[in-house]
Amino acid sequence: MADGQPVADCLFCKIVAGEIPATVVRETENTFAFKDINPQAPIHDLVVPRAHYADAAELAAHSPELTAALLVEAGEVAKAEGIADDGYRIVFNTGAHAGQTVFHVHAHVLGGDFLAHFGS
Ligand code: DGP
Repeated sequence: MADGQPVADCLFCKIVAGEIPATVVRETENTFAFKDINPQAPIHDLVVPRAHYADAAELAAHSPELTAALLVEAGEVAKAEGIADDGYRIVFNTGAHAGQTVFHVHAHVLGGDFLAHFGS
């Protein structure tokens, strides 16, 4: 049962704790935003809750308030990065088939140029 407690072998728990360095973009009481190490767009940040939940569905099931805070913070990150007016993409990869590789929920915030269109 997920309870948000830190997980010892979780990469993003270690980044939040300052045990692994990252380029910090913004911090709030409940969230932490940092540069993706392998950017897929001119701006590519990750926004995570400090609490550990594996993916977006688990986070939403356990804390609608923190889910909302994460989305609000993704918007604040976009503003801070100067991409809010032109537009940006928020992505939650969820599970292996979606390409999720780090199982601490994270919002990708991508922008800074026209992004490849996805879907119809
Ligand atoms: P996902 O594939 O949705 O689980 O995204 C994980 C992202 O995490 C991926 O875009 C690369 C990024 N990443 C992996 N390891 C590190 C790291 O050590 N530092 C930072 N800043 N980003 C990382």
